[in-house]
Amino acid sequence: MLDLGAPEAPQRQQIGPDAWLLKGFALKDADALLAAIEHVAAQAPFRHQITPGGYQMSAAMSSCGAYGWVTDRHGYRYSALDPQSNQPWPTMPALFGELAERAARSAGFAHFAPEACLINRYTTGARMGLHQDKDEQDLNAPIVSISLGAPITFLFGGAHRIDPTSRWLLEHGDVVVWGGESRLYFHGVSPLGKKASHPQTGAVRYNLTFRKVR
Ligand code: MD3
Ligand code: FE
Repeated sequence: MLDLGAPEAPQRQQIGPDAWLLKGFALKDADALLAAIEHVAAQAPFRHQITPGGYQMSAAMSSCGAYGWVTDRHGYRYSALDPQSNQPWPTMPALFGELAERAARSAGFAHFAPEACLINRYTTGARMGLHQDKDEQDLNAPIVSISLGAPITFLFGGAHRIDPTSRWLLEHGDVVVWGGESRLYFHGVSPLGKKASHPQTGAVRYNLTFRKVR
């Protein structure tokens, strides 16, 4: 008999070695996630950080959890304090950690316990150039990302900057898990399109990334 699978089973698409796109995995939790982002941002407002090269990032950023990611003229690092307030970052909402753990588990990474959640906020034209995430000490732990709001094109390269990139549309509720070999692959996002919008956020996209830092 023809088996169409479980109704509304989220699709799991392999986009690289140990890298999985979980289409719609966070859809049911999207409203609660957006509310929790507001709550975090009330304590640690979004800000455009400066890279060591002196450029202001086009994506605004905040963090929650035991560590946040900071960049300034001196370099990139994880910090237990928000340099803007000199206070600890807001507590990671319980839903964030639970959802990240479940997503990692469904991609084959059991017992993922994120210590940091970086929150990127993109408005029209904001982008993130190709880069590697290598400020974390434990590169065996995966990174989990959750996309909310307006859709964006994600660029996924390889181990070397010159490697060809594939393009993936990341939409409201999508989750991606990167581990193993893909963990150090180059990646970025294209500028948020002029027409990109979502009923709940307008022309804004949020991306949450969950990381084990130490
Ligand atoms: C692939 N963020 O915060 S999603 C970042 O959409 C970042 O805001 C993008 O790149 C965004 O560092 C892309 C996530 C992502 C995060 C970490 C990765 C993709 C990754 C690590 C390795 C490979
Ligand atoms: Fe990254």
